[in-house]
Amino acid sequence: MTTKTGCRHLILILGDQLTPSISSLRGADRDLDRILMVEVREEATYVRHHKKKIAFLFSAMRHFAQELREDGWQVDYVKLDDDANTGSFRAEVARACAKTEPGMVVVTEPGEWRVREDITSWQALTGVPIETREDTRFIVSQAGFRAWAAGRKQLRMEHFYREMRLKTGLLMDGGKPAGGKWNYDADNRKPARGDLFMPQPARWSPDEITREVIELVETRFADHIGTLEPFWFAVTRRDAEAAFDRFLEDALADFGTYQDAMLTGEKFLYHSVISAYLNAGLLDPLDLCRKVEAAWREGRAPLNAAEGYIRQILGWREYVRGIYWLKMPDYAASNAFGASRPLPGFYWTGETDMRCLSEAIGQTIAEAYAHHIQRLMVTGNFALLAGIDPHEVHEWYLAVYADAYEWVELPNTVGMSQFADGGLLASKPYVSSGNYINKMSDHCATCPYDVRLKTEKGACPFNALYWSFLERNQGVLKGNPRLGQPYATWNRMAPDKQQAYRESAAAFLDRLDRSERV
Ligand code: FAD
Ligand code: DLZ
Ligand code: SF4
Repeated sequence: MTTKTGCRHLILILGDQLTPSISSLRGADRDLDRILMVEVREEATYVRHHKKKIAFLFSAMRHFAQELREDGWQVDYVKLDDDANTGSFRAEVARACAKTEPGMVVVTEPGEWRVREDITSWQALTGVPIETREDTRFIVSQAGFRAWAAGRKQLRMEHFYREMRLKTGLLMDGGKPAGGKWNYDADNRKPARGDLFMPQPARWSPDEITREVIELVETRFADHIGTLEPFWFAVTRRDAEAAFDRFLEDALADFGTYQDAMLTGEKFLYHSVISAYLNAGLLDPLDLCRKVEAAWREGRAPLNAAEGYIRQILGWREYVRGIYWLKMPDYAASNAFGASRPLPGFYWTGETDMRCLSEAIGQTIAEAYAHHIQRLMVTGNFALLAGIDPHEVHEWYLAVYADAYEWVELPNTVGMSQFADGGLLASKPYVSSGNYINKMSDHCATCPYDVRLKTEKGACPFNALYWSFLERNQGVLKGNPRLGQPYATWNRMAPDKQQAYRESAAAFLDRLDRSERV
C-alpha cells in the first residue's frame, strides 16, 4: 500500500540489525521504500552503556547507512545531535511517519523484550500499520527452540547442541560426530604461560566517521563507564570479517586449550573477540561455524579447538537466545537465592585489592571486553558468592560489554552466572574458591590476599565466601547431584573450622557493606 503523498514502506533498521540480508529489507524497493535509522538517547541510557559500546554501535550504524546509500537505498539517518531528534525509537518513528507518510512501517523483531513490547503500541501512536518480521539471522528460530524445549523435563545445552549439529551437519561425518565424540572439553581448559605466543585481535585506526562519533560520545555520555581511546574496533562488515580471518589464522588452533586461562596483562588470549560484531549483525553465525569447520578439515586447527569454538556459537549462543524468548518477561526477575546486596562500587572503578577482580574490571573499563572465564569465574563468581542482587548484576553486564544485548546477556547472567533461575539453564552454580582462579591464572601471585590462607587475616576472600555461600543456600542446592561432593566436605568439616569460615565471610561482607576498600 502506498499513500498518495508518502512512501510505500518505512523500514526501521535498529542498531544491532546491520545486516544487508535483514528480513525487514526482504521485498523492499529502492524507489518506493525508505529506510530509517536513528541514534537515540533512550537506547544509550536505559542502562548507562560503556562509552566504547555506544561509539562502536553509532559508528557501525553510520557506516552501514553509508553502504546502503551507495547501494541505491533512500536512507533517513537521524544523528544523536540532530536538533529535531526526540530521543526515543517510538517518537522518532512517529516523527518519520508524519514526514514520510508511509503505507506501513516494517521492522525486524528487536532482540530485547522491552523494545518488542514498545513496538506493540506504535500503530496506535502513528496511525500506520506496523509489520514486525522474524529475525532470521539465527540458526534456530524461536518456534524451533520452543518445539525442541516442549515436553522436556530438563533443558540442557549439550542436548540442544547435538540436535544443532545434526540439523546443520556441522562437524558430522556420515551421521556421526567428527572424531567420534560430540564434545572435546576434556582436552581443553589448560592454564596459559606468559612465554606463549600471544595472538592479538586485528585493530583498526578510527576513520573520520568514527572520530566524529568518539567526540560526540565523549561530550554527551561523559559520565558513562569506560575509556574511548584507543578505539580499535572494526565498524564495517569487511573489517569484522578480516578480524575473524585473523583469529582463524593466529588463534583458533589454541582456542580450546587456553579457553579458560587468564593471565595478567593479556586481555584476549586465544579468544576471537568478535561477539560485538556478531551481535550487531556484521558477521553471520553459521558462516563463522563453517569457516572454523573448514579450518579443521584443512588441517589448520585441531578438532578440540574447532569443536570447542563451534559449540560456543552453535550451542551456547543459540541456546541462551532460545531460553530468553521462552522465559521472558518473568525471567528477568529471577532470584532463586533471594540475593539482595547492592553491587559493590568497585565494579564501576576496578578499585579493589582483589587482583583477579581488578584485572577483569580494569580491562572491561578499558576495552568494553572481558573473556568468558573472567565474566563467569571472576566477576560473576564473586557476585554470586557475595549475594549480590542478580538484577543489579544483570544491569552491570548489560552496560559494560560491547557485545551486550539482553537476549544474550540476561540468560548468561541470571541463568549461567548467578543461578538465579534455580537451575533452568545450567545444571549447577558456577562457584569456586580462590583455588580455581589460582589454577587458571597468575593473578594470585601478585595479589595482596593469600590464596593459600583459608580464614586467617589476609586470606583470599573467595575461600570463606565459597563455603558461606554453600551453607547459606543449602535449601535451594542440597539436592543438586553435582554439589554432592562439596556438601559432603562441608558436613565432614570440624565445627570450629566451619565457624571460622562463617566468621571470616561475615567480616568480609561487613566491610563490603560499609563500602570499605576490600
Ligand atoms: P570467544 O570466546 O572467542 O567465543 C566465540 C563466540 O562464541 C563469541 O563471540 C560468542 O558469540 C559465542 N559465545 C561464547 N560463549 C557464549 C555464551 N555463553 N553465550 C552466548 N554466546 C557465546 N556474550 C555476548 O555475546 N553478549 C553478552 O552480553 C554476554 N554476556 C555474558 C555475561 C556473563 C555473566 C557471562 C558468563 C557470559 C556472557 N557472554 C555474553 C558470553 C561470552 O562471555 C561472550 O560471548 C564472549 O566472552 C565474547 O568474547 P569472544 O568474542 O572473544 O568469544
Ligand atoms: C545499544 C544501542 C544503543 C546504545 N543505541 C542505539 C541507537 O541509538 N539506535 C539503535 O537503533 N539502536 C541502538 N542500540 C541497540 C538497541 O538497543 C537494540 O537494537 C535494541 O535493544 C534491540 O535489541
Ligand atoms: Fe583473586 Fe583470591 Fe587470587 Fe587474590 S588471592 S587474585 S582475590 S583468587
